[in-house]
Amino acid sequence: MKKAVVIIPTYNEKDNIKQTITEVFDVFAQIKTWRMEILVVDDTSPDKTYEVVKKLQQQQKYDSRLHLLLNKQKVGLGVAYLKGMAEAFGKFKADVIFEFDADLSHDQTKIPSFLQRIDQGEEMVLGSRYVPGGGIPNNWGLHRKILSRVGNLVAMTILTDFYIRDWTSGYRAITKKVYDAVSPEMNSEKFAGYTFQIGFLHKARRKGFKIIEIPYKFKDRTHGKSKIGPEYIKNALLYMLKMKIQEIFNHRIFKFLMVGGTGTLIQLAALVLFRAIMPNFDWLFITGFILATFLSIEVAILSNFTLNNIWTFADRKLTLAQAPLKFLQFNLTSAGSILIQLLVATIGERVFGIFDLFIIPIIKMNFDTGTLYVMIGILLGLFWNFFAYNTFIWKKKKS
Ligand SMILES: Nc1nc2c(ncn2[C@@H]2O[C@H](COP(=O)(O)OP(=O)(O)OP(=O)(O)O)[C@@H](O)[C@H]2O)c(=O)[nH]1
Ligand SMILES: [Mg+2]
Repeated sequence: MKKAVVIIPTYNEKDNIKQTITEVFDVFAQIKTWRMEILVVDDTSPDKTYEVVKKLQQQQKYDSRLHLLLNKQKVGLGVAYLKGMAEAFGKFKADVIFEFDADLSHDQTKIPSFLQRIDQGEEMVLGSRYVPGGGIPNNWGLHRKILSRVGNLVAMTILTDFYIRDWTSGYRAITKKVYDAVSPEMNSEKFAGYTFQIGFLHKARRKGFKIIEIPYKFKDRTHGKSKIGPEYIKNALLYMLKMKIQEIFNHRIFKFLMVGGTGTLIQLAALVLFRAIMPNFDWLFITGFILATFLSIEVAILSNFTLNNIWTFADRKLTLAQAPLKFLQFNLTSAGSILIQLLVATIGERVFGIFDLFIIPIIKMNFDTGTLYVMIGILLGLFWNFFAYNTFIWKKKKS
């Protein structure tokens, strides 16, 4: 039989934890196809929440299905969950874990439907307040309602992921497969509050796991204090922005553009240099200008090839044996890009005149259809290069 462990992190929840455990075990009684256990992760709460748990553990009816992980000090929600997950998937050999609050906010009667979705092949199931059927308490003030809504909208926008409606919900079922893939990336950073929930979910989404949201109605806590204050909102915002910037910098297109830009600068510098060292070169029809242009283009091509190989396409890096032939191909695709540029420039000069095309608008800072045309031309060249690199030079490895 498969096993699911409901992880309940606690910090000063002595007035809630007994009722939570009792109610969750009531639901367990209805579940026949899964072995169900609870793991409370307490940070040695000053109110001695853990004592309540220890007492409950002695009751016959929980026969070793109620576990306690006691941290010596307050580690924060994210670390508490990661420690709990490591223990549940490791020591207790769970197939699935639940994230579940100790304050009765999460509707425990939904637990069976989470498991049903997992049985149907979902890899992560989210309890969601913002899909039809879900909700937040009516008695929340307008300001809190708006904050929660806007917060989620902001998260969706920054992460450019509108598929998930409730990013911060702490009611979740996570399979071992997702945990194994995501948790190695979570340990290096310090996660607190919403940051942990958003970060974990975002990484799981990026790895393409099957994730579904099911509705639940959030209930306000009646005992104890909330541990999550305004500073968490700021932290979550900063975290998401940092993550987004990192993603952009790590993106292949960004690297491709950087390498291309560097290549252009190198080409210009090389042209100046070659012109300076052989001002009067003339042999047959090859003048100093032609030779310097040709050589500087070749230097840029070599630089682009090398940098793209070790950086942009590091994951598809060519072997030393492949490199010479691929470099030849790379020269051909670059020639293709030069042809495109020549074509665009020739047509542009006929239609707009080369000065109107580029120089004048830049000097006067007034951009017109000619500028637009040049930009489209540049984009066309870039598009060709990126397409050619992906299809001819650094082909995706078959997995
Ligand atoms: N072990 C551990 N648990 C924590 C820590 N911080 C919060 N928790 C628990 O995590 C759960 C969620 O925290 P809450 O304070 O309820 O946060 P919230 O649900 O966003 O806010 P509420 O509106 O008060 O419900 C509760 O069960 C807390 O006891 C922590 O640092 N360590
Ligand atoms: Mg809560």
